Amino acid sequence: MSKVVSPTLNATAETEVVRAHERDLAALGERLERRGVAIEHEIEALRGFAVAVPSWALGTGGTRFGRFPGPGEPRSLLEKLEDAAVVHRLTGAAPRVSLHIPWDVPDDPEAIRQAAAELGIGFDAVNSNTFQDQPGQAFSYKLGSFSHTDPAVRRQAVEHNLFAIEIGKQLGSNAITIWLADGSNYPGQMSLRKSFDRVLACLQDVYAALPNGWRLFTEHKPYEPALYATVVQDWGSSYLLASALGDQAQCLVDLGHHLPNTNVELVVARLLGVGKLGGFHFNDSKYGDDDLTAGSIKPYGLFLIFHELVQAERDRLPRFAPAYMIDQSHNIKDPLESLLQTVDQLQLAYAKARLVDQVALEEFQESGDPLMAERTLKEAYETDVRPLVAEARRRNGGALDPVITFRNSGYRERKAAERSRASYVPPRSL
Ligand code: RM4
Ligand code: MN
Ligand code: MN
Repeated sequence: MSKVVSPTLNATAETEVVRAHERDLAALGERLERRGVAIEHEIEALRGFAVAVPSWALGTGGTRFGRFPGPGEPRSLLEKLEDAAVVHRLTGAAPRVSLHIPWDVPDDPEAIRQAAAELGIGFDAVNSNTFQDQPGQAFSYKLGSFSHTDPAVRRQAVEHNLFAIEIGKQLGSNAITIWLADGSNYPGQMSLRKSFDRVLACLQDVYAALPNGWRLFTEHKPYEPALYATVVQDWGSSYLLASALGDQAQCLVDLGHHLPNTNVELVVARLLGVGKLGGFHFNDSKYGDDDLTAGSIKPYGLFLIFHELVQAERDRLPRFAPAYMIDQSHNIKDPLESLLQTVDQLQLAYAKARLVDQVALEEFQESGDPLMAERTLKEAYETDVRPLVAEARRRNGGALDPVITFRNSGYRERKAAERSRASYVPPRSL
């Protein structure tokens, strides 16, 4: 993997940066050694961390009020892959792309697979979409897809998912994520009970077509676009579906898909305990499904989630193989920079969670010492692990500081010149 070398930093300045990093790393190594932690071991573990980049997060997102696209945004799937490869090159931790079908249906899957391989990346879970109508589609999803009362609409939605699996098979994916917008805006509009049964029946049809070695992830969300009752609105509903389907089905936790103040790490612990934690859509939020940069609002919460994951890994919980994916909407930040920042935040949270003294924590839990138990977590959380993460990144061929290296590389400016604004969509009022 080639490092994107900054053309604006001169060689002396670069050497200084590397020297400073090495000194910081040595200091951290010494500190950790006093705590009985071998930094080499931690660096190697971190090098194995990987998260998938969503194809829909490479362009500027928007709200229902507007969208403000930036220069040099990708206009095609191939250009999105090109950008995703930059995230991987600079972080050494984003080797796969999660495709949204039909937003990013490849015309020629084999050619796209090859192009991705040449760029050094592959494909993660495919995401189906029955929350919008597509041009030429026979039936509308206005009143639902899998939960619709009309069997023809449900069939169409199932077929779409089978198509997404087909695409995924050709690209080398091994999972499908199903998020349904199905629900109702008003009491009385939909049978709360029967709509759920219909969703399960459709999922069973999709599950029956799941290739060997594939997983199906059910993703819940409390509200939006259905504003009164969403069919798969919470982790309990998601769990009911995944457990009715079978071992290849697991639940996906999107960090923004919880009502305010929900204890997300507790949700994660529950799903882990029953072998149904399939993976994540990482992002952060203040109020709702805000799709902000991971770790930007509740970094301690993110750490506590990783703490559950680290424990699950150590305890060798059955069926523990979480798929890490990002699901963000970059409305005002440069999408690539925000993704670089996200990967860094996830690595930091993981690195800190690994530093929790599990033995001490358990002792404090057993002896009933809440203060010392909490302090044990804080001891890890408050450790500045940035040199550790930077070193893991460097050894994976990435940059010590991906955002700065990206800015200095001139990539965005080059792409802005290369990629015309053909994809620009003029603003429309509500
Ligand atoms: C939903 C959900 C899905 C994502 C869509 C775009 O809120 O998070 O995972 O695919 O948004
Ligand atoms: Mn999501
Ligand atoms: Mn969402």
